[in-house]
Amino acid sequence: MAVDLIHKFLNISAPPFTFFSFLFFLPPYYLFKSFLSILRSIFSENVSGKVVIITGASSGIGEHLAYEYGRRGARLALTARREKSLNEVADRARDLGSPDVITIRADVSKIDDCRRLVDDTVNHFGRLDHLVNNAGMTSVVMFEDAPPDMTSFRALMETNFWGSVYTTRFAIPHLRHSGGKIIVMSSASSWMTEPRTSVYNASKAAMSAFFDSLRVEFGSDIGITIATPGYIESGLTSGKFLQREGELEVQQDLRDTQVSLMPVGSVSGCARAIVNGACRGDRYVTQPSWFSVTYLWKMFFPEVIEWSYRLFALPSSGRPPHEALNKRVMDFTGAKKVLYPSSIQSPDVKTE
Ligand SMILES: NC(=O)c1ccc[n+]([C@@H]2O[C@H](COP(=O)([O-])OP(=O)(O)OC[C@H]3O[C@@H](n4cnc5c(N)ncnc54)[C@H](OP(=O)(O)O)[C@@H]3O)[C@@H](O)[C@H]2O)c1
Ligand SMILES: *[C@@H]1O[C@H](CO)[C@@H](O)[C@H](O)[C@H]1NC(C)=O
Ligand SMILES: CC(=O)N[C@H]1CO[C@H](CO)[C@@H](O)[C@@H]1O
Repeated sequence: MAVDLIHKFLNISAPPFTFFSFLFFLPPYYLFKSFLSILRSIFSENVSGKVVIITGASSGIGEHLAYEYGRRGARLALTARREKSLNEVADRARDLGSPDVITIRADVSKIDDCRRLVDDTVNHFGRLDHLVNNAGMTSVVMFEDAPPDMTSFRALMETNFWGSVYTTRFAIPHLRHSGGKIIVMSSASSWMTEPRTSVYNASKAAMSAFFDSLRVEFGSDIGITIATPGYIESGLTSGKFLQREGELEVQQDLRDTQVSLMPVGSVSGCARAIVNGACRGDRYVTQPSWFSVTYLWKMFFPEVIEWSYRLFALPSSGRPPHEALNKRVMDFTGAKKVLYPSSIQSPDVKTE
């Protein structure tokens, strides 16, 4: 059959063709891209007076995104489930320079809440320029150890993935009108395959895939910036994980095992990098920026990554997580003092 012949031909010709075109086209292509990125830095968006929705603004990266946008004079709609924390963040954002801040209590896993948060924002401000899909939760548990009804995993997907999809759907008409932008918090774990985060990783990989497709549909009408933070100081890295019982617990030992010897980035630096990237119109922002090389590790040495995670991050079978090798290395060398920002050496995690 002719089509088989075509595939045979492509099987033989595609790899060398790709290899040589990489050699020839990659350098000029990257030169051109760097040139464009310089242009984009010069003509970076001024968000003063613009209207920004931030979901999950009551703590962590979302809270600091509110301060960063506030400093630049943007008008803010902050949403999350904890109203009290949200109001504190709103006050601080006003002090930092935001001319108008509203707070909306919403659970992004509920579609009606997502519709309401967009409607309330547009009713109040009359427009919408940036939508930041940040609300998210983490689960750190071996897949086999999770309860078989798997409700906690579904909740994770409802918040991380569906929450962003719902909110985006209702925001699109307003973003088209203003030529606005969508900022998405994915994660480096969408490509670094770690143990204990299978469903979290899947939810973040789903977000990256979904918003990459939307970017093709929108063209230049609505910009999309996908942020893929590595380890950033916050509720998540201070050990507030969704555990087996489905509740949030502070588990320092597990945190040390999971985050382990990776240096943890500062949350304000992360927020600044994300807003800068969004204003420039970058497609991706990885913070800390060196973390993007892990993408190459994963691409070229996947076996080595998997093997070292097994060796370091998993205890020998039947042992509790804190007996994993990297936790012991960390305790023995005192590396924690150097690798983590001081604020999370003894975390005080807000729980409600
Ligand atoms: N920290 C890291 O190392 C890291 C790395 C990669 C990606 N990320 C991503 O960055 C985002 C922010 O994480 P973070 O580290 O800043 O964690 P965090 O401090 O726990 O913040 C999570 C935020 O999401 C909100 N939220 C959770 N579930 C919600 C729901 N159903 N409806 C509405 N809001 C909800 C929380 O507010 P309420 O509890 O008040 O609702 C909170 O404000 C997440 O998407 C996370 O996956 C973080
Ligand atoms: C942004 O725009 C505001 C007014 O719209 C102006 O006052 C401010 O100087 C501008 N900021 C920058 C960095 O250009
Ligand atoms: C995008 C991506 O690479 N995600 C990874 C998440 O984890 C799964 C299974 O653990 C991997 O197969 C994926 O490659």
